[in-house]
Amino acid sequence: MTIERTFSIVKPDAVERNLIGAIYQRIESAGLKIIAAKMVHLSEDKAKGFYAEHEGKPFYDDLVAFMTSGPVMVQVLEGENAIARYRELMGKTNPEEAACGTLRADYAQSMRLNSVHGSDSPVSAAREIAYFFAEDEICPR
Ligand code: RTP
Ligand code: MG
Repeated sequence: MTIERTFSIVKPDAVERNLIGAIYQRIESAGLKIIAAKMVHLSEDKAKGFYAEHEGKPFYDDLVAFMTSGPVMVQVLEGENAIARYRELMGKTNPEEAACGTLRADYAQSMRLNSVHGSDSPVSAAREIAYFFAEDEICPR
């Protein structure tokens, strides 16, 4: 059994549509624990740094503009195989390809406005958690 931590964002499109509670409920119902959370409005620099791996790609500028368009909720999730399980709960990047019952199938509006983010590997999770949270802001239980 591997207890992992992963990093999650409820993106601006979902915050704007009052979906924070619905998404938190789905996370908790899936057995993942929210062990840190806060609302932030990303600056351009913060969003660019977060998505640095995509710099230069055709969608990068639009992605940064979207992620800075309104507040987001950022969370640390903990649980058994949390990284893969949360990716599964989110569904594919493109909501048209996301499996029924996933967050993106149910809530995403487009490939860009896709409601949630989740780390894609242990290395990404460690970087992303540290990018937003100090160790004393994380409350494991
Ligand atoms: P995320 O990082 O947000 O969890 O999403 P992901 O791993 O499923 O997808 P990724 O390839 O990392 O892309 C990051 C975000 O960029 C936007 N995107 N737009 N072709 C496009 O217009 C396009 N491709 C990606 C999405 O918001 C995606 O979640
Ligand atoms: Mg990604």
